[in-house]
Amino acid sequence: MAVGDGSLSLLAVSAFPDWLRATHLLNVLFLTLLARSGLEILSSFPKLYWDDHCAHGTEVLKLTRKPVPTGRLTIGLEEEESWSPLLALPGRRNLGLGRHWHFAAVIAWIATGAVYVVLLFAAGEWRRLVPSSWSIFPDALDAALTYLSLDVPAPGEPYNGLQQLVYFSIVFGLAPLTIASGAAMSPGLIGRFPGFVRLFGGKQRARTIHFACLAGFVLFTVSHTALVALHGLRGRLGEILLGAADAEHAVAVALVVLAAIVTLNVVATVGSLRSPRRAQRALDVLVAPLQHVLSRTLVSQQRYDRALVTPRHRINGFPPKGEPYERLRADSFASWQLEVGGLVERPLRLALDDLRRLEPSTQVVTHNCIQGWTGVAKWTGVPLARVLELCGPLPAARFVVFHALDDKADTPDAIEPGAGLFYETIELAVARHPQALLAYEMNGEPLAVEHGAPLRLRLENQLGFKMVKWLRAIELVDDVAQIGAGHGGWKEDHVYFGSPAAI
Ligand SMILES: Nc1nc2c(c(=O)[nH]1)N[C@H]1C(S)=C(S)[C@@H](COP(=O)(O)O)O[C@H]1N2
Ligand SMILES: [Mo]
Repeated sequence: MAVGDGSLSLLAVSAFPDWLRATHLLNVLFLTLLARSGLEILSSFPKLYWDDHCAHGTEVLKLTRKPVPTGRLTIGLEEEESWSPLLALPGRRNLGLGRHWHFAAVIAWIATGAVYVVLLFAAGEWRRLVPSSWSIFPDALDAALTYLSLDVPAPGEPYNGLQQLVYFSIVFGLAPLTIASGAAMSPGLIGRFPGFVRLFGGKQRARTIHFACLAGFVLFTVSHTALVALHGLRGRLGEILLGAADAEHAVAVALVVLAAIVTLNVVATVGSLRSPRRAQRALDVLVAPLQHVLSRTLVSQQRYDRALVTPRHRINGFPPKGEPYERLRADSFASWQLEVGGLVERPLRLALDDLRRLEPSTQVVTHNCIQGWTGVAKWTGVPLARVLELCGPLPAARFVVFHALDDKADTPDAIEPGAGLFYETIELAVARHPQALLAYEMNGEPLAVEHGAPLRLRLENQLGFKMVKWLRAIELVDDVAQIGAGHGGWKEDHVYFGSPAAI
């Protein structure tokens, strides 16, 4: 017999303990921040693929109608969409801040989840959640059929079979899968543990699965809320919010909680749009230390099969415009020199031939643009460590600055606002990683202009934007505060990307 009046408590056994009610609430808040900041990240490359070549036309899902321009050089940034702040956090093409929100929220969400799971087992509450008999399946089917006949199944201990099975799959299935597929997109982990990412079949598959996880959470939230309402909205809200099924003001309290979650989202959104640097600083309290540790410790060990290289590797950033670069190009960069200076014992000027005379190194690796696209290529050049050996960094040197020939003033503001010569910085320890390379060849050919001729940086545990193309000089410094606007790179100065960038 179905119990349809909803007056019978789901939790006749015992009410939800305080810690469970608190973690449930925080979980809802962090999930809203995660979903919205995740959409912000997605908007910077609103296409999902099944393999890491990301070839145009092979999308699994395309959330943009923007055509890909033909007949001229196009760059990845032109594929970005601007989504509304009503949907995305913070919206309006703010990948840098969207990522900060996503990583800060995921740290808080995982911490909440860890507390919840530990207490679940410590308090013996796991018995409510973890199925202990095969009868869970027929029970779940039974409950499902009862719901389908628009009736309410009898309460279980405390959940019915379907509820228990679904809740269990969310906590011990969907949540870990979401975390793992998210982690599998990190260039640091892709570099250090290529086998882990292969479990998913590559980064793009992990990215597509990560998005499917979002869809799973949305579907769950909608059906969970609907079923809770079916079981008696007031009673259930009372239990989860106030710890008593007969709470008088349950609905009013629920509305206040909802308003608080919405308000926090509004504050996060408006604050990020109005004072992006301040928002970034605040979020960096959680995010920056993690990035620093991962960037230093996740040393790339990628050795891909060279048959896997991407036929049409995407490009980002327009090549330098104007007379000086054209002149270098005209004589195949014979007059180009790389300046190496700053806090070094021996300042250097290296021509392309000087670099080619040093012992070359080759690596077949995945390129991870911060937008989300990937490409596999074979890069050949001189290990950065070798050049550091030649110049001899002084003890005070802590960072390496890479100066480029391209001025962002030459890029239309609609594609990338801001001006100034491009540069990025990395920690000296990262420059010594074996796959940190000054590349002059790509896929066995001299580096093409679009990909950074005559020389570009490769860092296989970092995002693409750190890998400066069209190099002109390398400078060793003790602090990045004096370089550019002082945030560690052109992207950090202008679009609030985090520095370093291992996730
Ligand atoms: N000098 C310079 N280097 C740059 C950029 C740039 O705009 N200017 N863009 C970066 C970004 S965002 C990426 S993803 C990679 C792209 O490298 P690729 O064009 O060889 O694929 O270059 C990086 N290096
Ligand atoms: Mo990028």
